[in-house]
Amino acid sequence: MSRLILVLGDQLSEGLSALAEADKDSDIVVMAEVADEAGYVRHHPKKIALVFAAMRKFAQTLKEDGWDLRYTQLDDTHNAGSIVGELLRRAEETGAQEVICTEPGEWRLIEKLKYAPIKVQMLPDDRFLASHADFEGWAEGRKALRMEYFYREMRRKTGLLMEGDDPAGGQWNYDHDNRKPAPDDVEYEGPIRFEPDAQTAEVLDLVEARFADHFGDLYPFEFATTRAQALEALDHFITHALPKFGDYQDAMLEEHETLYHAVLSPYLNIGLLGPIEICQAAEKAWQDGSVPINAAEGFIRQIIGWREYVRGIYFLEGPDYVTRNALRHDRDLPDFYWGAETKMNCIAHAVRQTKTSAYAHHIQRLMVTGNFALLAGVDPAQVHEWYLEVYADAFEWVEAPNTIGMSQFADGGVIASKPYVSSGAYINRMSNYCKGCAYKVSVKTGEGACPFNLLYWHFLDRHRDRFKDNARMGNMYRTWDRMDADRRETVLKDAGKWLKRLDAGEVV
Ligand code: FAD
Ligand code: DLZ
Ligand code: SF4
Repeated sequence: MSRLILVLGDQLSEGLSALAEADKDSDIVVMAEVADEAGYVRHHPKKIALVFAAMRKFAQTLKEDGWDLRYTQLDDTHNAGSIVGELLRRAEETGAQEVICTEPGEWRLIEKLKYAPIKVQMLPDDRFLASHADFEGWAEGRKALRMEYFYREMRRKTGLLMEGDDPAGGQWNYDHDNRKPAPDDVEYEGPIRFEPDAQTAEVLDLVEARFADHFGDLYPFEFATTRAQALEALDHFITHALPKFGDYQDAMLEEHETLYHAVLSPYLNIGLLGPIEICQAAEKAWQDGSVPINAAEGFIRQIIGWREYVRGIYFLEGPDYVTRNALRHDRDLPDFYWGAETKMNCIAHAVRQTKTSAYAHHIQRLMVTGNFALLAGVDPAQVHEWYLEVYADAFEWVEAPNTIGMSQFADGGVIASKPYVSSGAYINRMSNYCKGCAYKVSVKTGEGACPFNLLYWHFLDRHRDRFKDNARMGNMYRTWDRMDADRRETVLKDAGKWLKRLDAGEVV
C-alpha cells in the first residue's frame, strides 16, 4: 500500500526526514500550493513568489530523481485549498491510507495535521542541530535560558571553531569587536541577484494576479529559487561580504540596505541551504585566512546559536507563546508600518526597504521598527503579525520568538534579560538616518525632539515597577533619577503629547 509523503513549502531539502523514510518505488510525494498557507497572514508577495517558485523547481528535481510526485498549483481547479484537504484528495485518488510528514514549523499546521481524518506519522525535523529533546534537556533546571550558554553547547556538539575542548582563538564570543558604526564607503554591492526564468515568471504572474493587494512590491524579484542558486548566493557572501560582516554587523546605512549581511535566511528557512554547510563554509574561509575570527564566529553564532535557540524556545513555550503580552501593551500598530507618511526617517526608511525587498537586517528589525513599537507600547500580537507578513524569511518558529521575546519583551524575559530599547542616540551612532530626518536627534524635549528620545524615558518611567531592580537597567534608572524633576516632567508631558498626536492619526 502506498503512502503519501508530504513536503511543505519550507521543507525543500533533499535530505528531509519524510523523504528519507519514504520508499521511492511505492510512495507518492504530495506538494500543494494552497490558499490556506498563502493566506493565514497577508504575506509579502515576494515571499509567496519565493515559496511557490522554489516549490515548483524542487518538485521538478524530485520527479527527475524518480519520485512519483503529485503537485497542485494554486489555480488548479481541483485544488482543495488546504494542506489537509489536498492530502485527503490525493488519498482518495491514489488509495493511500497514511501520510508521512516532517514536523511543520508552526503549531497551527502541526495541530491541523494531528487532527486530520487520515493517519499521519510526523517525523522530527532533523535539519536542525538541536532536537526538541536536546533543547528541553538543556533548559531543564536552568533559572535563565540565555542563548550564550546554549551556543557553547552547539559549538561543542558541531566542533565548529573548536580547538580540542577550547574555542578557537581562546574566546567563545568576539562581539566586542562587532559594533563599529557604519563606514563611509561600502565597496560591496550586496547579495547576488537572480533574473527570473520562465518558470519563476509564471509564478510572478500568478502572484501578481492573486495577491496584488498584499503589502509589498513583487518586482523586481531577484531571489534564488533553486539549491544551485542558493549555493551561489552563499559563495558570493562568503567571498565578498563575510570578511567585514562582524565589524559592521550592527550598522545601518540609508543607501546600502544589506551592508555586509548574508541575506541567506530566506534560503535557509525554506530548506534550500542547511545550517551546517553554511557554517562550514564560514569556518573554512577563516581557516584559509580570508576572514577574521570575529566575522566567522559572529556569523556562525547567529546560525548555530540564535537560530537554533529561538526554535528551541518556540517549541518549549508552546502554542500560547504568540499571545503573550507581559507589558500589557495595547496601542494599535501605526499606519506608517504599512507605508503611511511619517517624519521619522529611520522608520520611513526601514519600512520602505521592507516593502521593496521583503528584507531588513537584524538591527533594523530590532532597533528601529521593533524598538519603536516597544517604546510606544504597541500590542505585541499586532507587531508579531506584521513581522510574520512582511519578511521573505518569516516563518513562525523563528519570527515569533524574535518578535514576542527578543524585540517586544512580551514573554516577560524568557529570551531577553532586559528590553531592547534605546533613545535616538543609538540609532544615530549606528546609522546615517538622523542626518535626513525632520526630527533632531540631539533635541531631547520641545520642538523637533526625536520621538525615540521622549519615548525611551516614557517607557522606563511607566514600567518602573517591573524593571527598577533589573541589574542591567540600573544605569538607565540612575540617569533618569539624576535629571531634575522639572525636566522629567517635561519629558513625560512631551512624550504623552506626541503619543496623542500619533493616536489621532496626525503625521508624526
Ligand atoms: P545575517 O545577519 O547575515 O545572519 C546570518 C544568519 O543567521 C541569518 O540568515 C539567519 O538565518 C541567522 N540569524 C541571525 N540572527 C538570527 C536571529 N535573531 N534568529 C534566528 N536566526 C538568526 N529571522 C528569520 O529568519 N525569520 C524571521 O521571521 C525573523 N524575524 C525577526 C523579527 C524580529 C523582530 C527580529 C528582531 C529579528 C528577526 N529575525 C528573523 C532574525 C534576523 O533579523 C534575521 O535572521 C536576519 O536579519 C536575516 O538576514 P541575513 O540572512 O542577512 O542575516
Ligand atoms: C509560506 C507558505 C506559503 C505562502 N504557501 C505555502 C503553500 O501553498 N504550500 C505549502 O506547503 N507551504 C506554504 N508555505 C509554507 C507553510 O506556510 C509552512 O510550512 C508553515 O508555515 C510551517 O512553517
Ligand atoms: Fe529616527 Fe530620531 Fe534619528 Fe529621526 S532623529 S532618524 S526619528 S532616531
